[in-house]
Amino acid sequence: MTNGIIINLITNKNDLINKDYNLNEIVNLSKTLKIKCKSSFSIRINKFYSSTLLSKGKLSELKDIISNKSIDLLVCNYLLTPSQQKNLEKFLNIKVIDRTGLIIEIFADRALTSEGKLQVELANLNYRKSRLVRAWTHLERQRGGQSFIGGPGELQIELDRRLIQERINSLKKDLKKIIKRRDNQRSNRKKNVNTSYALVGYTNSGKSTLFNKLTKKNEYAKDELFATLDTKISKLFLPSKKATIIDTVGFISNIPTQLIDAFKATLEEVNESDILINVVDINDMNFRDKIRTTKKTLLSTGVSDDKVKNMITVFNKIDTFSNRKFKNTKSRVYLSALNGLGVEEFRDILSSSY
Ligand SMILES: Nc1nc2c(ncn2[C@@H]2O[C@H](COP(=O)(O)OP(=O)(O)OP(=O)(O)O)[C@@H](O)[C@H]2O)c(=O)[nH]1
Ligand SMILES: [Mg+2]
Repeated sequence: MTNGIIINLITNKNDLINKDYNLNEIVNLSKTLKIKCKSSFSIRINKFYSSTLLSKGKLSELKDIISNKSIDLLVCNYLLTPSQQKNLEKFLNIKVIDRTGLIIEIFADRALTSEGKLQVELANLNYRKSRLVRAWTHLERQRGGQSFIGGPGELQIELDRRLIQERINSLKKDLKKIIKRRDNQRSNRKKNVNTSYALVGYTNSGKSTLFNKLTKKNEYAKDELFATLDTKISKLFLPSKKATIIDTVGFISNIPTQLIDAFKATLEEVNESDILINVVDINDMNFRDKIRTTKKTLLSTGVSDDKVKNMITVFNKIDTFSNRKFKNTKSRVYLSALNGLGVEEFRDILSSSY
């Protein structure tokens, strides 16, 4: 167990409005990596200090908390430049990880298939090639290295950039082969299928639970951010046609571009689906932002405007929502994937309208 201090930076009005929400999200992300949150708070940044991001005063405050609470990791909900990360580590004398690094670590922890593992390794190397700091925990263990606890003074990566680049090139080659194989599988599948659906949406919205309910499968669904990383495909029984449905990785705001680039093989399954189903947690006070994030992410991975516009929105988790008056339309459906309320109506809509 690592003792962590988790800070959320406020740099604009939007960050200010969502400060509690964002702090809670980064704390939850940290928890998925078994980081024990000893202290967490938001810091408003009025002036940027380019070398350490934070003022001397703030740094001293952090240093006090770090020594009082025996903290060995700082998680910063921000994208740090390589030199900011290095300078913060030097000054605070503990390991520092930013939002991108944290999310990549979570993906590394979750990746099960060889495809998932290759994609995470590629994302990680792209992220780290400009950073002369070691990765933390999982990715470190994977290479058989020592943990960071020895102190940041020793934290020099052994691989030089040339070696990293060579590995990136070879991973890209392997992934190209996977993409090709997937292409072939997909075109074979398409011959026997009328419509392919893909579940998309923010992490933890209930995609895997809905997938299980619709297909009677038992995919990993858990109250955990990024429970699913790899794409699962299944037949979907509809009275009117032959259909398939896929369950895939969830999105998050400020998703690292390295991950988007590396997860091409996984995301291509989404791009190639006929109809997208955006699963939204209706109880989430920030669901509008999350819908925006999902749309933005889809567009950035090359999904067409039309497909995003024609996406079906499923408002999930109505079992725990106080207002019970829901009116389904063709493109807006209310249901509970957990207890099944509204799921058969949803199947009828898919069968008759899409
Ligand atoms: N109350 C309630 N909880 C639900 C419902 N659907 C899903 N959940 C819970 O929400 C949590 C996340 O569900 P998942 O199905 O794993 O969510 P996901 O969208 O696949 O998440 P990622 O794979 O992390 O992107 C789990 O604890 C589910 O039991 C629902 O209809 N009602
Ligand atoms: Mg899932």
